[in-house]
Parts: sequence; structure tokens; C-alpha cells
Amino acid sequence: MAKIEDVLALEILDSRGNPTVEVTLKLDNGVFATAKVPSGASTGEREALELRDGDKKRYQGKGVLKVINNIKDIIKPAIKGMEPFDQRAIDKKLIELDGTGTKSKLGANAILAVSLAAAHASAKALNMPLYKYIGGIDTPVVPVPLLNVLNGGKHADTNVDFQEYMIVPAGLPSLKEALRASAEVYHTLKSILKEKSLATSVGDEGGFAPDLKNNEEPLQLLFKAIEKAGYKPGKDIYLAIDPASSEFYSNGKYNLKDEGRKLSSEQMISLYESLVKAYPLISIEDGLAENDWNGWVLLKERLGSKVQLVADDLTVTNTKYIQKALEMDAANSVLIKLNQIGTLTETMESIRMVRSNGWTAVISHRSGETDDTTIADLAVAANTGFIKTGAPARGERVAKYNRLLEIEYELGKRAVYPGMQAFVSIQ
Ligand code: 2PG
Ligand code: MG
Repeated sequence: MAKIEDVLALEILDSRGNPTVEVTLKLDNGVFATAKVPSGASTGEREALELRDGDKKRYQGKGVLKVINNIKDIIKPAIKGMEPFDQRAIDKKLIELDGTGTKSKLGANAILAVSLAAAHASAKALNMPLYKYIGGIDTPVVPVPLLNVLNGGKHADTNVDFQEYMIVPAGLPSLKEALRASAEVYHTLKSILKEKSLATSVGDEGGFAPDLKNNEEPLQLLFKAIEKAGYKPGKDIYLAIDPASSEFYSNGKYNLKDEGRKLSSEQMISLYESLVKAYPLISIEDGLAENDWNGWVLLKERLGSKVQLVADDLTVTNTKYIQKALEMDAANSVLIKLNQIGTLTETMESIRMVRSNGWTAVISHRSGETDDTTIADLAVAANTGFIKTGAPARGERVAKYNRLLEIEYELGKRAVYPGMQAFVSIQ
């Protein structure tokens, strides 16, 4: 069996021009493989720690040289000689070396880069695609994408409070067709914005970022773009939002610029109810804030049978908080981000916990990304049925979609695009 021979770490750039971590793992049989970690902007306060240097003279304090040194000086000597195939043992070793509950000593960015590079190296050593290595023989499901085509909140410099407005091509027959339809809607949206003399520059995740009147106007625009592109809203293509509401929550209230007033949890829920009535809105992520647990319970009661309610900041891919959400019945879906927790093993445990309780799991990118495509393979491997990875634009987003197209092609006739059946938690 091949053994880990060397671990190379490099400070590289992400899609926002901030430093991030790349790790190349070399095996003693000559195989080597690389993984690069992403970085969020609207991070949940319970996420594992992304370690940065804080040295203001470099990258405005965002350098990751400490992380690079942790990998070289602490992680490399500890995992050298281990079998890369023993993902569980490697991840356990990384967690023990760190020794903190939040991965704050070595940095979740150090740990994740090594954890993922081990999986990539193993797949390569076995001459298998990553999704098959992780998922085994039962991996025919390519995910329904949630494409963020209009950006607001922390991902854009506009007065739209909600962070993400997504199209969900769940009524199309295959991923290939779903992506074609989505790209057509994206281009149609651009021409609609142009006609209205609105900005067509894009935000962090490739969606357009125009200044609009209020938080509802993006939904009107998306509805129009879907129709104008020749598709049926609510049949071919649905809508989804991620308000990322922790970002505008303070002192128990939701501070919406467009409303010009502060809303209670109940008022926010009523707002969502009216949006669900008016639009084919099928998924709402972080509709309420990360510490508004009771609000989430009410949200679930009121909308849980009609809408996929996705917990992101609330649960941060951590089984401890997922368990709490399950016990309180506070959602029916969980967003999965590798770097919120820091290892592949823990991420898989979170997905298992979510799915075995009948909730859905949505594999997600971060707003700061690289050309790394691990999440595309992971979505297929873990059979989640969903991926959220931005607009059909910007290289770091398109890289994931293109990887999924390759996987669908490789699966050939065996490929299953679940469409609306992916929404098991609201059926
Ligand atoms: C989110 C993510 C990804 P960020 O809130 O879901 O879209 O944003 O990576 O900035 O946390
Ligand atoms: Mg989110």
C-alpha cells in the first residue's frame, strides 16, 4: 500500500484576491494530488477557525504563512508514512494535533487542505474519479444546482439586503439541459438589466449586482427572465434565496434597509410567506439568524411543508448543531460546507446525520473560491441531490459546473438527474 511521503504547502490566491492554502500530497509510489481551500465572507460565528496571520504589512493581515508553517512543521512529520486511504485515521490525527474544538491552533484551512489532498491522492493512486473513490458503486445521482444569479448583501455593494437570489432548474431532464437553461436565463437577465439601464457588473459569486428598489425586485426580475428565456417559472425553473439574515440581525431584530424598519422573527416569517405566495420560491436558506433558534422553529411550523428551509450559519456543518436543529425541528435541510468543519470525515458524518433524518443536504461553495472542484465530486459521492455553486459565470464557479458535466457524461445512461424528487424533505 502506498504511503504519504511528502506534504507541500503553498500560499495562493482565491477569487477575491485574498490568500488561501494549497496542499500537494506526494505518495511514495510517485502519485501526487492537490487541494485548495475556499473562504467565506458571511461566516457563521460557530464555524471552525480560518487562521490568518494578522500581519498588516502583508495582504492587509490576511496572509496564511502561519498556516503554511503549521502544515510543514507540525502536520507533515505527523502524517508522513501514513496510508492516504485511511481518511478516518488521517482526519483523526489532524484533529488531535490541533487539540482545540474549533481547529484554531493549526487552522481549519490547514487541516482541510491536507484532509482533501489525502482523498485526491488516494483516488489517483487507485485510478478512480474522486466521486467514485468517496461514494463507491452507488453514485449515479448528479445534483440539482442552485445558481446564484443575482447578488446582494455582503457579496455586493448595493442596497439589496438579501445575499443570494437563485434559480433552480429542477424541471429539466438532465444536468446538461438544466445548465443550458440556467445559462440562457442568466443571459436573458443581463439583457433585461441592460434595458432598464441597471448595472450588469457581477458580485463575488458571479451573479449580477444591480442597485434595486427593494428585496423583492430581484424575484420579479428572475421570474421575467425565466419566462423571456422560454421557460416556465414554477415548472421548469424555480426560485431560491439565501438572505444570510445573521448579517442584518441585531438585538433580536432584522434590520432591513429596503423596509426602512426593523422586523421581528414573526414579521420576517410573514414576509417570506407573502413571497412564497407570489413566486415559485422553493428554498430559503438562513431565512432567520444563527442565534434565533425559536424563530427557526416557528419558520419550520409555518413554511416547512412547502419550502426547503436550509440551515447554514445555524448549523455550520457541525453534528453538534445539526443534532440540536433536528431535536428542535428547526429546519428541513442543511447546507454543507467543508471548511465550516474542516475535515472530509466530519463533513461526511454531518451529511449522514442530515440524510438519515429525512432532511436534505445541499453541498455548497464559499464566496471566496479557487478552481478546486472537490465539491462537485462530493455532491455526487454523497448522493445529496443538490449543489449550490454560484452563477454560470466566473472561472471558479464554472469549474464546478464543468466538472459535474464531465461526471454526468462519464456516467452516461446510468446518470440520474433527480429534479423535483430531490426535494424529499418537503414531499
Ligand atoms: C453562504 C455562502 C456561500 P459565504 O452564505 O451560503 O454562498 O457565502 O461563503 O460568504 O459564507
Ligand atoms: Mg448561506
